[in-house]
Order: sequence, then structure tokens, then C-alpha cells
Amino acid sequence: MELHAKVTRVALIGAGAVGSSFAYQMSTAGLCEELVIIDVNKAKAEGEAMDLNHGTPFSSSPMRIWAGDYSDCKDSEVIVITAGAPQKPGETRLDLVAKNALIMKEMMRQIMESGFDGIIVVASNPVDIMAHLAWKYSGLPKSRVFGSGTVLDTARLRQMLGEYFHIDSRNAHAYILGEHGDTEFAAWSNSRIYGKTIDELLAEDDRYSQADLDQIYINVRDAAYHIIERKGATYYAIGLGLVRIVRAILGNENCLLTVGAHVDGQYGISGIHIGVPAVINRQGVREIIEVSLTEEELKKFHHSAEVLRQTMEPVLR
Ligand code: 6V0
Repeated sequence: MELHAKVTRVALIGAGAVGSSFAYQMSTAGLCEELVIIDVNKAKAEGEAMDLNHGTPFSSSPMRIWAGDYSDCKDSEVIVITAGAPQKPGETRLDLVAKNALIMKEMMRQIMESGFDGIIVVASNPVDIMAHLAWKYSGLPKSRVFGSGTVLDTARLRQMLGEYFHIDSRNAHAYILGEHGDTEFAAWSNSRIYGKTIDELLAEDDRYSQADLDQIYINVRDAAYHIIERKGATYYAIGLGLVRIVRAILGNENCLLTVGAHVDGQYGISGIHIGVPAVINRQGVREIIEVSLTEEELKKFHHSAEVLRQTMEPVLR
């Protein structure tokens, strides 16, 4: 009897700090049988693959990891993109967007030429714009190309709320929405801590205050700056966030995550990728969920969308 069970392959493009953190966590997660690592710096990809392979005897399930090329994308279920040129001194954010847009175009050409027909998850910054360009250049359906959006920011919010309210962060149901960046906002009106709204919690316990929550939001928004100041880059938490997204896809979980999805009128916004609560499963983004927001929160959402649109517009022209 021939046993040709189809193996699940994930491709990673970009073996830098974020990519290798993701790869390391994937090597222990037991989500797929194969992980191919692609980087313009082939030696770096090879080094990471060798190092990760040597750890597989300690993992819960076997996995094949190798440094490959774009032809290996063909049989991949999911491609995670963490490749990106870093911002150079004197270079504006727009210069960086233009440079990374060219990289994305070339990457998509090679991915699609391989015959790839799966789901693409983008983490490279500015992530909402890069996800939009990946979608545009790939020609794949909107549901199958999205960014990590505010998955990391939402995790940061939950961790900080967990600490503040002395609860398990997994019981802090709160979202950061909008651009993954300076204009993101906390959807406080929609938050539930142990099933209670923020207003209820503030009313019944004077140890808690809106001023503290506003500071928590600022700490979330500026977290990357604080970490970069201290250690130069952020990568562990986003690596775990990307594994969480891949788990939701491969496990067909129908799980709600605040990814950077293509909006088509939801929240009154269209034609861009932006952080929204979305149901993720084997199809990618099954649907975007429109949670109720206050007027004020909607205003912040629209402002965030406008900033993204303006940053992206010169690149799309
Ligand atoms: P890094 O450590 O400089 O790694 C980038 C990697 O990309 C390097 O190994 C490069 O060789 C590789 N690379 C560059 N161009 C190409 C190309 N054309 N094809 C293939 N590989 C290429 O950066 P780091 O890993 O720290 O960050 C990667 C990206 O993730 C950056 O854009 C960050 O800004 C972004 N982050 C996104 C986060 C999020 O929440 N979405 C969080 C943290 C970082």
C-alpha cells in the first residue's frame, strides 16, 4: 500500500528577527510537517534552518525545515511574510513604503509564478499597507491576503489589562483597532472583563480609573518604541502572534482575531487593509465582524483609515 499523506507546508519569507522567532515557535507548535524558509540572504536562511532542525528531536512532533526558494511556495498552505528593508537614517516613512512596495511587488511575482494558491499573512511594516499591496500584486482573493494588523497590539492591551485588573489576560476581552501604528485606538466601549463592561467596573470599584486605562492605551500604542529603545527591535510577541494566526487558519478555528483585513464598507471604510475583528479559518478571513462602537471611537477609526490611505496613495499612483 502506498502512503502518500499530504503534508502541511508553511513558507516563511524573511529570516530576520521576526521571521526566526516565528520559525522557532512554529518548530515547537506541531501545526505543520514542513517549514520552508526563504530569504534574500540565503546563508541566513540556511543557518536558521540548520539551528532549528537540530532542535526538532526535542519537539513534540517531527518537522522538516529547510532553506528554500520561491518554487517551494507552490505546495504551501500559508505564506508568512516578515521580509523588509529597515528604515535608514534620513529616510522618511514614505521612502520606506516606496522601497518596501517594490520588494513586495517582486516577491508576489515570484510567489505567484510558483503556482501558489493558499493564504498570505503579512507582518512586514507598515503592515496594513504591505498587506494591501501583497493582495493587489498577488491577484488572490481579499479573504486570502491579510496582515497581522493589530493582533500584537490587542495582545499587549490584554496583557496590560490582565495585570491592572489582576485577572488572566485571556479573560480580558478588549480590542485595539485601526492602523498598526500611531493612530490605532482602544475600543473601550466594547471591552468585557469577566463579562463586565469597563463602565461597570469603574463604577463599582474606585481603585480603577479611566485615567489609568488611558495610560494603558498609550503604553500599548508606544510599546514598540519602548522596546526598541531598550533592545533594538521587537520580535518574540509578534512571532507568537503570527503562530496564533497560522493556528487559526490551519486548525479551521473560526477564531476572532484583530488582523489587518480588506474592508468593504465595514465601519464605513472601504478599499484598504486595516485592523478589524475578523473570523479566521481555513479560508483566511471568513468575515469581518462589526462590533458596536461609540461615535468617538468611529471617528478615531475613520481618522486612522484616512492616515493609511494618504500614506499609501503615492505608492498606488
Ligand atoms: P530584520 O531582522 O532586518 O529581518 C528582515 C529580513 O528580511 C532579513 O533577513 C532580510 O535579509 C530579509 N529580506 C529583505 N529583503 C528581502 C527580500 N526581497 N526577499 C526576501 N527576504 C528579504 O527585520 P525584523 O525581522 O526585525 O522585522 C521584519 C519586519 O517585521 C519589519 O518590517 C518590521 O518592521 C516588521 N515588524 C512587524 C510587526 C507587526 O506587528 N506587524 C512587529 C515587529 C516588526
